[in-house]
Amino acid sequence: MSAKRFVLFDLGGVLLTPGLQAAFRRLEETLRLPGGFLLNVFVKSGSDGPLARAERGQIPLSQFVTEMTKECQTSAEESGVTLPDTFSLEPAFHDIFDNGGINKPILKAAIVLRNHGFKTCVLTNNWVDDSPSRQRTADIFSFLNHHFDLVIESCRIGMRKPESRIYEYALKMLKAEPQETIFLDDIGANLKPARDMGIATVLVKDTENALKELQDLTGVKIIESEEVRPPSADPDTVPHGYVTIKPGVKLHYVDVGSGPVICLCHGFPESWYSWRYQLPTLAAAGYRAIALDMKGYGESSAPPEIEEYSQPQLCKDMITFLDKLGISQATFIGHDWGGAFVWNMALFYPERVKAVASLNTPFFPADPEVRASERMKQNPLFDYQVYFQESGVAEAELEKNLERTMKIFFRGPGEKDKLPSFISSSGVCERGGLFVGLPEEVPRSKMLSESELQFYVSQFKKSGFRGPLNWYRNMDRSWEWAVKAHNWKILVPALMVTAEKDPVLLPVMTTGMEKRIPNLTRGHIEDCGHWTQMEKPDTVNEILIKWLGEVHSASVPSKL
Ligand code: CPU
Repeated sequence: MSAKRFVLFDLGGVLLTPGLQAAFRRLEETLRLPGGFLLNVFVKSGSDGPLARAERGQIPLSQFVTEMTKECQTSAEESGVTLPDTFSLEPAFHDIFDNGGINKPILKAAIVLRNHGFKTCVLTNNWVDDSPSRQRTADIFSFLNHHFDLVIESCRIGMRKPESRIYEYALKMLKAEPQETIFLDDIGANLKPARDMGIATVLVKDTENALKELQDLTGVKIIESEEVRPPSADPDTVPHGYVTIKPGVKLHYVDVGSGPVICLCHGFPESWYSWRYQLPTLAAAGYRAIALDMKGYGESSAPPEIEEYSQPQLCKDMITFLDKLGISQATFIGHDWGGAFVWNMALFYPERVKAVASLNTPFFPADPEVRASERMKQNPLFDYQVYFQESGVAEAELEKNLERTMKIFFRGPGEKDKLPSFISSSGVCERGGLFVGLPEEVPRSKMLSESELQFYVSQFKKSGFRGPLNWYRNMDRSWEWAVKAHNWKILVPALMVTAEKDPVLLPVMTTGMEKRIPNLTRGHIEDCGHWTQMEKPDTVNEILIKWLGEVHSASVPSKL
């Protein structure tokens, strides 16, 4: 038996409950029709009847319902069954999508398999939905598109199950061989041609048994498997945008979903890609999530001048960015340096900030008595920042071997194989460099895959570390600007999420934030180090979605 690498899932009756047949049974009960009456009409109408034509996309749902209702009336007359005067099949079709729900264990299995390198596909007999409930259909398909590599609807391609050419089509689209493929459906007749072609099939009668069979066929633990990672944005397929801030300076961003705007601001030394696990979830929850490459990073410009990276300049750039996109207000979520930045946005431009959230980074109000550069020198944990001050020095060290640099930075708490779990941020000046004393060969952390690591590496090839390090070289310039607001309050809705094991941005540093941010909501993530979004993507998403729901309750229609 060759190894399986592809899985096809039927929709109604497998990924969604109930299926068409169960919906018919329910309608028969409601209308007190003899059991099997509706199914019979469908079977009788055959492969050129209204259902088959709707499923091949030859007629839309509304026309199909009208025709089928007529066939039911004819069949009722012939067999002496009385139908109510107002009889219509429409409720059965509402039932399928409207009252139906996602079969969560099956969806979870599909996600786990995809995380294990399987290609997953939805293969459904479906119709063109022009009914009043079509928004719901759109939401379901938009959701499926995030979770599967491919979604095939019969009505878009003019062929339907159980025609064998639809299975050939699916294999071709997936570049799969039958022997590498598994197909799950709740209708035996749909499985037969696939089985005859050499595809392994699973008849879904109940979820538990279907999952057992799927587990045996794939060799992947899908029952009671550990926590699944949320879907991740793929740099090759996600929509990208560019806004010119001024001649020669542009900001690049990734833009998914529709609804209230959420601006995601990453930290040092990262990328829009640090939000990859948040983007699809925010979009699915009804927001427009915009993750920027902050100035100096990735595909955004990286002007060489230090002043380009002062907090007042970065905030002005962001306002220009919003203006050019025609966004009057956004919710800002930042991590690390992005966190420091979003607190400044909320302080200085509250009109443009619907709400503000920071992961790991506390709000540090400027102390008019102590310059920021002094304060930095007083805290041994921030010694690396002193080392970062001299232009060119840290650039040389961090740019020498980008892959090694990223592997050293991206490590989680408790990962102690060969390397300390996190580079020591103190004693850096004394040891003469951030990485001094570390081996040449360093292992990659479990928290990111080889291709994810390589994406980060690719992003630093373009502009290196000068721009990113310049964020640290404006301490006093930004402090002088922030002193004006040293006793201002932040009154927009605010969220502070602390990470228990961040070795630089300690949860204790957030004590007392309520004095300046009276309406502060808090979240805390245990066993989480510095790289919060990729270390604990599920927990981050849960905290953000709950808080965003409270903040935007009036403006976000609930999806799914
Ligand atoms: C860790 C240890 C040494 C060097 C770099 C790092 N983050 C990576 C994390 C660096 C950082 O410096 N954040 C700032 C954000 C603004 C407040 C001060 C800390």
